[in-house]
Amino acid sequence: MGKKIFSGVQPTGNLHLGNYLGAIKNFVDLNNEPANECVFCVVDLHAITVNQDPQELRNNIRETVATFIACGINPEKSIIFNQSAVPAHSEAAWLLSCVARMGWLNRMTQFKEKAGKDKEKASIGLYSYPILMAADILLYDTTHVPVGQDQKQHLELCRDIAQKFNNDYGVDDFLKIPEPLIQKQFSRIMSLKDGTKKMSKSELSDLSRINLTDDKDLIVNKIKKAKTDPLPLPSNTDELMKRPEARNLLEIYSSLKNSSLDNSVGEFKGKKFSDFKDKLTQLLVEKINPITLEIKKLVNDKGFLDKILLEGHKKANNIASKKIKKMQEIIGF
Ligand code: AQP
Repeated sequence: MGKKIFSGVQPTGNLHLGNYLGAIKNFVDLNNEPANECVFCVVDLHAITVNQDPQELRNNIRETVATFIACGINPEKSIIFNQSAVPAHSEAAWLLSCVARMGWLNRMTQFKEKAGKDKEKASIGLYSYPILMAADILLYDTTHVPVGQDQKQHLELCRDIAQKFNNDYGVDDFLKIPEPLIQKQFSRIMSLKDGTKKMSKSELSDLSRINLTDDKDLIVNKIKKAKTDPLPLPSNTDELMKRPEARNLLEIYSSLKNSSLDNSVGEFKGKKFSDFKDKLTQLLVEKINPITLEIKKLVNDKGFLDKILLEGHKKANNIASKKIKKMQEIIGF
């Protein structure tokens, strides 16, 4: 039997190599399996948990759809839509926020990282974001959620919320308990400037990430400037684990090449970083440049992107509106 797949990406700016290798590449593989039913959501309600410029947000929503398609997601074999177009997401988030417990949310490490020192000034939305994420997933009877390693904790919370709703209302199996699909390897791509921090859209320095819209010259420059350490590349994986920047760059190389980390370590052991960086740059340009060119072409075709969103919205709304209605009945409305 096929899987019911749901995953979301925030339209908060250029998508980067971490989004691609940690999540979108996996979406494409899952979408290519004929038995799977896939829903890919541009999670614009999540995006506004931090300030967004309205015009930029509108452009970013379209650009995220363009990126999905440029990376290989087939809009005819999946539902692509933006979250705010389907009201059931916000409604279900409220219903589920009456089921979720404060203690559960207080443990979420992403809120602590994103809110930083001044928690009092963070939006309530940033705090309750994982409940909205649970609503997104549960409305579609999702069986599997492909995400990067950073979303594992939110998915565990989603499972707890579903279980509690089913228990509280005595509706065994009404909300399906989803499984995370996190790649065993290379599921956390790190910043090019600090191998201990994840590559992220919101990091101030653009040199910390490869955006999927970066042209060849930018990729060359960013890899040249990527942080390394003074030693030659290590001769075994154990040694590599103690060197975060070397590890990250070799993981990026392996992931792009669909090769094991052991093989890549073998290929470059004892070599200078400059030699390895040349090969990495070549591979990045080879894999990313076709995506970049396709994104640039698609973003100019607003009519095409809007049509995909509209069709996706109709299909998503059809599924989600039925599920929310049943939820309301169960609750007593
Ligand atoms: N560095 C990463 N390595 C692997 N996977 C990653 N993902 C994000 N960063 C990495 C995965 O990409 C999917 C979409 O992420 P998102 O855009 O919804 O939000 P995020 O996880 O918060 O990503 P960013 O880039 O860090 O955005 P900002 O800076 O706006 O918060 C998810 O599956 C995520 O796991």
